[in-house]
Amino acid sequence: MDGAWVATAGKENVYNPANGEVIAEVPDSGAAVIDQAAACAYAAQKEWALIPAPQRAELLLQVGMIMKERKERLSQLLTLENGKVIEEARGEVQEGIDMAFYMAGEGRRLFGQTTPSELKDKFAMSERCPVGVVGIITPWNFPIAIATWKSFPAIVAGNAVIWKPSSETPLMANELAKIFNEAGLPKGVLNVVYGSGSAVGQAMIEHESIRVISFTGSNETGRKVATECGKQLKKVSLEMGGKNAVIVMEDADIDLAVEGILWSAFGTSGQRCTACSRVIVHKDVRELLEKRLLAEMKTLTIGDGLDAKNKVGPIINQAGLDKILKYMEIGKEEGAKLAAGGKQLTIENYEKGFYFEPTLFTDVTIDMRIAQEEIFGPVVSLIEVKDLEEAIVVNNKVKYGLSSSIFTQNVNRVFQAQRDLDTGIVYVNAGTTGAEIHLPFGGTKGTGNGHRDSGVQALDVFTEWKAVYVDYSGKLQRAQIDTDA
Ligand code: UN1
Repeated sequence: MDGAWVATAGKENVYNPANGEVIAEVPDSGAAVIDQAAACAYAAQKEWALIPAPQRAELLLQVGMIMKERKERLSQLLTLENGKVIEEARGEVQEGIDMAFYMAGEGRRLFGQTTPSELKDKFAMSERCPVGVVGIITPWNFPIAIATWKSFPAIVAGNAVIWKPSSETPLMANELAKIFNEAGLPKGVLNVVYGSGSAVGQAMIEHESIRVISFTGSNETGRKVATECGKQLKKVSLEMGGKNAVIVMEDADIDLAVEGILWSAFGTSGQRCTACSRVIVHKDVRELLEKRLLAEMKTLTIGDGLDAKNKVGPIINQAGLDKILKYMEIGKEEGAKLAAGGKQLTIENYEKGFYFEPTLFTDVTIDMRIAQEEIFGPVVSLIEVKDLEEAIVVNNKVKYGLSSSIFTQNVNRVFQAQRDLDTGIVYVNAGTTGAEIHLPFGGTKGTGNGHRDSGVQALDVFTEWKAVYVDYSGKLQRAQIDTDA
């Protein structure tokens, strides 16, 4: 904090999910530290906002260059603490690097607007201003990418940041904080605080100097964050997951669809907000798709993400595993058929790791809990439909609205799906994952509250619009005085 490490209230172990070994300790900053962090951030922000945006952007460029130099080290650490397979870890670090270079470009744009005035000899414009001190709360499943989606636009726009990363993945947070320091970020512009319970986050929400909270995490926690922010009339941006579906029409390239489902359902062990957890398939190709999918699922190698031959890594921790196991029981009780997987896996020499078999439920109906609730694991439900209209109804009949995908060769269906799928992200002939950083990320309904991460739209979270009127008529022109009467 304020460019230095500070004493903390307590410590907890950090585990490698691949083998359950302790790899580090994570501090608990304690709620009291937020006063101190907010004071440092408040003072630093006043200075930071006076530095021209293109210069602030140069610092981000520097951050991106250091990340690029350190890409392999960061990726290895990411796999160590999060478990995702190394090629995905590299992809995530790259996402952060891309965000640095993209947001650095925003330093030379941060466009405002000019608007004609109602009155003669008067000029009207709107400009983006930093909000001040902002709070960001990030999850363990994309510990570096999501942190960059939030902190980079905040910083380039002239804010100071108080960042609470997940206590499951503190190593990535430490690395990013160090990189900012090395790049020359003035002290106090970025302050990292830790806490595994809700106390630190609650103190952030309650602190009056922290003007925005940007949160990514579970729906349950997000709702609490929203309620607490509501009490403070605090601006809050939420991203809270999905129940994403791949739709496979009867004219689809089935091999391509299977590839798309495999990657977006079982990649990252299904622990993405964007993960495919439902396959909505046209009745004419249901059997074929199921057969090919089951065959391909058998080829997935599961194990330690640091071993490049593995395609599916571990689940983050015991609680994550328990939640998935609970849904196995729920699915079976609801009458779904367990076509593959369904069990925890023990891997030799990794007995304390948290592994779960890629799982497919078939004969799933729209109202089952396994088809409605986010499981956050390598579990897919197959739902059969008769046509595109029904597929769209099924896709939309969940409380989330993050990502959806359709496999079809028919251009009319493509545009109909694009229009009617009620999600913030729509893919055609690709799975539900893989959003690019220069497009808006977020969704409808229970996924969020209308804000977006990444893309230029992220700036809307971290800036206020200021309307400015310049009257050069030399006389007092009174607007909104009706002279007709
Ligand atoms: C997340 O799971 O919260 O679109 C983020 C994707 C990634 C980001 C996922 N680029 O799958």
